[in-house]
Amino acid sequence: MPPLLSKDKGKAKVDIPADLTEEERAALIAAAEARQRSFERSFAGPSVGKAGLIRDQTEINKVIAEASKGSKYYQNQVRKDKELTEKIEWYQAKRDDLMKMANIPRLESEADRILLEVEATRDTSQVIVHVDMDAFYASVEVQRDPTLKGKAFGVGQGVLTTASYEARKFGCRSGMAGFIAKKLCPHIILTKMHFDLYIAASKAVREVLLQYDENLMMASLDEGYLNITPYMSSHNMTASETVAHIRADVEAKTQLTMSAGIAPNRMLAKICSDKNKPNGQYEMNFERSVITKFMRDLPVRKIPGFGRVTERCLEGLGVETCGDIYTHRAQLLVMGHWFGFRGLCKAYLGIADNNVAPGKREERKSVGVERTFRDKVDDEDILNEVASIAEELEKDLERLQYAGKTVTVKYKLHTFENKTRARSVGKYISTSKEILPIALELMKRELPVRIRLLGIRLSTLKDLTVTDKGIKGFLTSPSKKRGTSISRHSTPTAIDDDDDMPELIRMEEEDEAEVLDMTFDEDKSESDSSTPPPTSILGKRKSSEKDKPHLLGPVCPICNKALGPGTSNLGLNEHIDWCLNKDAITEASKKSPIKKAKIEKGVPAKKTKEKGTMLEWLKKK
Ligand code: TTP
Ligand code: MG
Repeated sequence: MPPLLSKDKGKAKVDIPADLTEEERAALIAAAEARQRSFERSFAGPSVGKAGLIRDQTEINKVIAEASKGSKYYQNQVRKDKELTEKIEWYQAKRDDLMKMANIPRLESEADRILLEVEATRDTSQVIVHVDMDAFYASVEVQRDPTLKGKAFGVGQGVLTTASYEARKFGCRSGMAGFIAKKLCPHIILTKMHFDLYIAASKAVREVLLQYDENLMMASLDEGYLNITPYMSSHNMTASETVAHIRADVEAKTQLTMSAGIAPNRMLAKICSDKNKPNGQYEMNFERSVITKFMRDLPVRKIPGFGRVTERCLEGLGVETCGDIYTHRAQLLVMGHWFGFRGLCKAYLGIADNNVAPGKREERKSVGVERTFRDKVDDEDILNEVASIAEELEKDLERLQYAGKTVTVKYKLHTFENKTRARSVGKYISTSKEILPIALELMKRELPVRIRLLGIRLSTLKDLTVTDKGIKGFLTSPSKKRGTSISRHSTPTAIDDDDDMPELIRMEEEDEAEVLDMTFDEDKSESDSSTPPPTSILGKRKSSEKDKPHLLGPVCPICNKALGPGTSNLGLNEHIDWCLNKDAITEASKKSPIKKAKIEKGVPAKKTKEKGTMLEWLKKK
């Protein structure tokens, strides 16, 4: 159970034994209050750091937690908070255990050696820009309905996809339930969504940006990365002149404003684009000493990909700012298996990828179909749904030209708890005939269940548009190499298929996947059934809109967005093309430095080495 709030003061209730000293009492109360704040913070969702939020966040969190009380979402948050708190305690115990035996100076010098290695990868030769449209959906809505200008309004009715800057002053933001936004800002106006307009606006922006970098890397509908180094030298312009010019050009052609960050890599550029939002730009000084100073005081939560789970886990180890990573480097190295030490080093040093290129098909990790519904309990009903999803997945795989080896069934209980069950097979598969028996087997073991979401995902992908090298490729097309046999060694597991990822990142991704569900509680929200649930920029999605294609127009099979009743086949295909690129880019750009480091380095070897060295010291000690 979370700590209780005492009604009068809003402070944590705590039983204090009579025989404590004043100091001990104060410490006990402070600890209970910190725990209460952390619990309330867990309600705040992923966009707490959004530009324009003026109201005190602790107050906002309190209103949200209070307003959510009694909902299933609240219960789920209580459970998740408890689990996360236990996990943090486990990390702390593990750390204490390992540190007891450790030779700290040796750990520190090994950490310093790794830091030097990471430092050697610093590249400040390229000027990278991250651009992000201001209150994107909201700005497009103002163009549609100019009477909204200057008003506090949110886009989306059940759940807000975004809020105007006027509404943000009251704490309203993306991912928040409409009824909670009304509690925070009683006069807020909630508008319907118009995806077709957002897609058209995004396309118009993209066309302008392409003039400045033909390798433009769009990361979502409203943000992208450019490498402006060649443009600057061919036009003899400084970075800030170029970016001011780009922003003015975008505004002139679309009447929409954007903010931008200029830095030597994508991570820093993204952090910087938020600094002078809305309609501003910020240029990072490229000097190493300035960057490291900037990082030192930066809260870890500001690092793209470091969400609320990472924030709390790191906080549990005493790390709140990137500078704390260095101070705590010995214990973080010891905990590298769970936290990913090199990634933390990159965050501390402000080093990240500076490649800007459109997404590639091979970066795609999975193809999946998910459906949400009101509670389903009947076994047969559920298994029929599995069959229907498998058929839809086959169509998507055929169209996208992928096959895969890992089938994952995901479901969400009526209590909002997510479960995944996966099985890998020895061959690449792609038809419903191959996928369905595996999915059914995985799901049957779980019955009886009461669920509100069901999905099947195929991962460990093979791109079927790439011909196999060598003679094999000439003889058989992978899609024809069919086989239903299940590898003998495969066992169902409650896993994410990306098993070599540090645990923390996996937990973060699970949390992100749940983000949009936080407000999806029909009992409490006044949701508009004609409004599809939002698609997060993180690429997570809900698919309930698929159930009503006639109302919402064609639905994109990649992102599951309904594109609006008037969308033509051409419009749908254009969106799909965009989406195919976007998914891969979003995947790449949302990865935290931790994960990126792993991918770049082909992790296991490095990690084993770090682990081995650490164990050696422990033994020596
Ligand atoms: P953001 O760039 O995060 O937000 P924003 O453009 O509305 O505001 P700003 O950048 O000025 O802070 O997201 C871009 C759009 O993506 C947003 O207008 C609505 C949509 N969106 C969702 O649908 N779900 C989400 O969870 C988020 C964060 C955004
Ligand atoms: Mg934006």
